[in-house]
Amino acid sequence: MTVDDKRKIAVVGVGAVGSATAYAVMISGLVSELVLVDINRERAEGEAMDLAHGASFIKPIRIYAGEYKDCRDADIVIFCAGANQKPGETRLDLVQRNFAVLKDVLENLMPLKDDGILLMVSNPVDILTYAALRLTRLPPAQVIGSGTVLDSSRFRYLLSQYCQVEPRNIHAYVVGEHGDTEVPLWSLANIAGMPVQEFCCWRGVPCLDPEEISRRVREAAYEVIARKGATYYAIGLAVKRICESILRDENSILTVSGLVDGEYGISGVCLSLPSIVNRTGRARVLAVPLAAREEEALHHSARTLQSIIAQLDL
Ligand code: 6V0
Repeated sequence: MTVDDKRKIAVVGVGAVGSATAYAVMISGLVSELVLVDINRERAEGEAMDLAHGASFIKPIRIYAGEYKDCRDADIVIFCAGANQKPGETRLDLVQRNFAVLKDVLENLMPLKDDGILLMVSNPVDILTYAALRLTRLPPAQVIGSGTVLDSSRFRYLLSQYCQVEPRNIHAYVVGEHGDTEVPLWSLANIAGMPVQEFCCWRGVPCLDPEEISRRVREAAYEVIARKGATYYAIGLAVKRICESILRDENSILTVSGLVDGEYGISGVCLSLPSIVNRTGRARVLAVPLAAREEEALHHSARTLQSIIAQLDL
């Protein structure tokens, strides 16, 4: 094992999302150490055992159930603890329950190592990212939310199905809240540099209906939850992708959530915008050119989040 391979990730909250994330991280070979923490110690132990029993099929890794003190030297601490949406609930409905869980966890968890990244996944992810930033007083680049990385993937997947081209060839972002006010950026969506509608004509498929695709992206989680009670595999992969960009210092552009500081005249809120992600975390935000309608929708998303933040005891 080289020095570069000595990397550690901690997952706090190993329910459906935390364990899917741990699995994705484990098989990626990104880290040499993976510690799992949960208020339900037996759950963490069971997940660690189950994952570790696959050790002979993957790169060397130490996986164990630990305490908060075991998280403090982690390169990334991933926060997946708390309640998830039940059928009919929105992400914003979870705010008071998960804010309480966040405060409880941070009291035990902090401090992280100097360049440690806190990666928030629990919902409502933008609100909890903002709360974590305020409560920890960590530099804004080091407190990241998974934000709309998953929604952007859902957007690209649906476009790929429609346009009959693989998702990695589609550049398309969802920005704003990870939730009902999210904003798919149709004005920037392109395939091989061609606007999506133009690509449809070239590909010989009927022009798509942006409203219909946007609705399906927005309602994707509700559709999964109605059928199987929770979503976890795709978010596990999305979080693994963010960790990869951090630990490999990739400078990838991902729609992670983080503090907005004047972009589009918005501030005092965390939401997703395309951002450069590297070992320092959310290193730079790209204020990409938006259509007037998109900018208006982004402002609406920011106002929605700000009104929830105002209700928190921060
Ligand atoms: P789950 O399966 O109920 O797991 C939650 C885990 O948190 C359980 O194992 C609990 O024991 C643990 N937990 C609760 N309180 C504490 C505490 N104080 N300290 C430590 N551990 C605690 O939920 P699931 O894994 O399905 O969802 C977790 C969170 O992820 C929810 O808030 C979801 O809404 C959110 N998701 C976020 C997504 C995103 O794109 N950001 C996507 C899917 C779900």
